[in-house]
Amino acid sequence: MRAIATALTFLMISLAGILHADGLTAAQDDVILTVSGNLEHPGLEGSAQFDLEMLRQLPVQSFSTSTIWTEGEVKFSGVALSELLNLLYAKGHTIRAHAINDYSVEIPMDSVTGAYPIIAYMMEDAPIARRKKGPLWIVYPYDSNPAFQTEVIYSRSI
Ligand SMILES: Nc1nc2c(c(=O)[nH]1)N[C@H]1C(S)=C(S)[C@@H](COP(=O)(O)O)O[C@H]1N2
Ligand SMILES: [Mo]
Repeated sequence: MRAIATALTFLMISLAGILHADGLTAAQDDVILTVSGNLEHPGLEGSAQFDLEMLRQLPVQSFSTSTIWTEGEVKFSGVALSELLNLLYAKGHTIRAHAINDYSVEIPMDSVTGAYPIIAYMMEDAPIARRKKGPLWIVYPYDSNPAFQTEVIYSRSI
């Protein structure tokens, strides 16, 4: 059973196209995301770097929501944080996310689900400018649940 699960996992990873048994594709463009820590994927040495194109090759999650930072309803697209962490075999209890402006925040692993948050790299189907909280923005489907309209969730929207 364990062997089957492992085989399926590798099948899913090779479908993602950028991560193979012997490691992650090298970034060809500006690195916009570095993940480090307890990454147990055998091809990684505890660190993984992504450019935008690499993130685009991962399964895309989209939702539309209003936010406290934007006007009207906005469509976000990106990769589910859980998907990214699964891909890297990230283990642990806490994610610490760091932004370009030195802000950082902790996100408990057990609060991360298949649907949210996402690491959005598109807003309204266009790349997110740095002046508009880009190039990456961890966002939640705020409108879908009052539980996402809290200071804790806003603070994790890094
Ligand atoms: N990159 C980045 N994301 C961030 C912050 C920040 O300073 N930098 N502040 C966080 C906090 S503490 C909150 S409550 C929300 C709302 O911040 P704002 O209303 O000041 O924009 O954004 C969060 N995301
Ligand atoms: Mo805050």
